[in-house]
Amino acid sequence: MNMQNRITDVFRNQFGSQPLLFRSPGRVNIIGEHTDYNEGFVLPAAIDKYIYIAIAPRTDKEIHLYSQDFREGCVFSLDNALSPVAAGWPNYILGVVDQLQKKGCPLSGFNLVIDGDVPIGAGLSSSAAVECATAFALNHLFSLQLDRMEMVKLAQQAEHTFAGVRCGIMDQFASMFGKKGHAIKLDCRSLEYEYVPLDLKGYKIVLLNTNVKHNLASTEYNTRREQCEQGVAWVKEHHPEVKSLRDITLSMLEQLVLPKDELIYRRCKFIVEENLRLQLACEDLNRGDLIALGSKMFRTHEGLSKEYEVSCKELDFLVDAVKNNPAVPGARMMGGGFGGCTINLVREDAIEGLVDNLRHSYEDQTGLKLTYYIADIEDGSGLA
Ligand code: GAF
Repeated sequence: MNMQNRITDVFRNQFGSQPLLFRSPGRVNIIGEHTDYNEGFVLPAAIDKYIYIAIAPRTDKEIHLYSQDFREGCVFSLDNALSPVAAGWPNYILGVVDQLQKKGCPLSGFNLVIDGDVPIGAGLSSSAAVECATAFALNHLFSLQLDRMEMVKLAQQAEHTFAGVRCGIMDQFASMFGKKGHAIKLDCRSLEYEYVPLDLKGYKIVLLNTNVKHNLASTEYNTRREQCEQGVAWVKEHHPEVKSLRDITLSMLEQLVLPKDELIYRRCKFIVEENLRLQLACEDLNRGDLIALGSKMFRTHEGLSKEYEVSCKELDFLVDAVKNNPAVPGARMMGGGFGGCTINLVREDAIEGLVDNLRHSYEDQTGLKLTYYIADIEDGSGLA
């Protein structure tokens, strides 16, 4: 049974009526990690894994939610102020409702079922996909006339306020603005963007899931953000025109941050280099030079692991294991870090063999199962 039929059945069983269906995709990021909240560039793309929402209006002010994954439902009222709840999954929906209320959008009650095939905690942005699908569905249901950019921004705010993660804008942007066959080169300062054709000529994007659940809210993500802000503050004392790491050069860091704190210097240096690397990687992609692009991905991984320190031994193991494989021009950890997936460029005819080999060595080494997905690049949020 396809996802549309499944979620419709669940909705009918729960609420006894016919719903409208919406979906928002997860994302990959080719290169440009932890650069979004530093006003830098990112290069994400929406993938063929989705969060689905089935929804119908109610005649009262109640919100009835049901999660197919958790086989669990809950009820809230729009007459009471919403706040985060202990059971994590409703927060991504409630956070969006709360943002819409704060914007003064006229909402009334609704029944909602959530389902999907974006693996949770795998670094593929299931949370952003829930937020975007919720925003998209409510926008449609209540004719709120919000454009995609407004929905991206309020979805990001929902993550800040109801999930406690001060995330950048990349994940929500990719989920809302994705385009089939293209990556999005996004300037996270101006929010200008261009679509870059992802012509991988005989190669595929393969995601290897460590099955180590990352927990972005686990202070480390927010700590990285604070460390970057500290570096900027030190440079700003001498260069008041500077607004973010985007405006800072390596020599400024050497002169003004290194003498104060070596750790903060390393964090900032990675971000400055990653931004430069992304620009070059886009040129590689335009020339169709996957070897050059891939070597930059490996370099990004090294930086994320040793300088930014957001990797983990399982991610490092998977990247090391493919490093000298001629069928894999590039690989790296992806997303916030501390678990989740590696993104790999793999020659199509080598995928099965690679995964078979890795499965055994990964399990021997870590005691964890290795799962994998071949990601096709698809459009962003819409009707399902
Ligand atoms: C997470 C965040 F949500 C993004 O905003 C981004 O910072 C990413 O980690 C790291 O590049 O996915």
